[in-house]
Amino acid sequence: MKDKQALPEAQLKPTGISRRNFLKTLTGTAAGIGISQVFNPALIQALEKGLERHPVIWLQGQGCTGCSVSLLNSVDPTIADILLKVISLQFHPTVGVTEGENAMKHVYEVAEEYKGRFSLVIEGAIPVAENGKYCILGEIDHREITMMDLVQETAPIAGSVLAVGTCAAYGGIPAAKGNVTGATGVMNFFKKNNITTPVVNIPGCPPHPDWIVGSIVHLLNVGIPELDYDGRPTLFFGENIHDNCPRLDDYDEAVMAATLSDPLGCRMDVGCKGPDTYADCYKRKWNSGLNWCVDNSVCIGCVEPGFPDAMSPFYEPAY
Ligand code: FSX
Ligand code: SF4
Ligand code: SF4
Repeated sequence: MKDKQALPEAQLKPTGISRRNFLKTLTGTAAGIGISQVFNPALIQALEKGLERHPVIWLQGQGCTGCSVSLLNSVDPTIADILLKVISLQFHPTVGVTEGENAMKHVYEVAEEYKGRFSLVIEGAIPVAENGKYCILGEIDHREITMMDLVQETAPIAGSVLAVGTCAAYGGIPAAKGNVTGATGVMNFFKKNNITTPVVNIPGCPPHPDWIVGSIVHLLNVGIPELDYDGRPTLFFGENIHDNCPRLDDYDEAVMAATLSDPLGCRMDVGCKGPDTYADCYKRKWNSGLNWCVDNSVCIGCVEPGFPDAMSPFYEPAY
């Protein structure tokens, strides 16, 4: 955060989200709870302080909207609670009701009104080839506004930036081999444009809803979470998947699955990239704690900076 968020009186309302629900949000379902996270003193302190609504502008560049869809799957708190009680979502291309020029103008008005105090969420990569013309978000007075323009104009005056999804964090699929749009991730774009606003990367293609909600809540109440070398919160991306995989014993004993439909065995021979991947999917699980990639397929390393090229082919071993 550039400075303390001094929000208008109307926004300083408690969210109504219970302490228990908030902890569940950060730790996932009971089956996937990581004790160290539950007792993280900073999080508990944040809860005691109560939550404040906070203006958020959500931009979408080159992506598939899967990141937003993943957030819509947030079970506890529900997406309605997040939007109505945790944040004040001022602009979102998919769920916003305002359209066209009015919506574009609103982005600039909010950025100006909450200068240094709003959060900018960036979903999708930023295309920079052809002066950004591969991604035009809207227009004002017949001036086309590209994703590149809007990030350049709003990011420097934001309090913080969240790069949601691997495309926003590192370029992801749009920046893969054959990319003609000059797609790039937020950190890289900021470096080239001398933008110094703090960035939290929340990779994943798509990211787990808990990672998005947990990072937002942490950012707003405790500040920037501890980040790893690739700018990801260690709270969610601090552990290696392979080192913690329930199939690690199989790997150690060379019990290997030969096909994806094989219910037993380590999946390295059918392409699992767990050894190169840092995320808590093995304990948080997906689909409300129902399953995760390694149960039915392999980890394709979707949270890593080189994804997808560095993890391809997905179903062939990396060795
Ligand atoms: Fe990328 Fe978001 Fe992958 Fe999709 O928009 S992280 S392509 S799941 O959803 O940006
Ligand atoms: Fe490691 Fe993947 Fe095998 Fe699990 S299935 S032990 S993550 S290689
Ligand atoms: Fe991504 Fe691997 Fe987690 Fe699946 S298990 S969501 S591929 S990091």
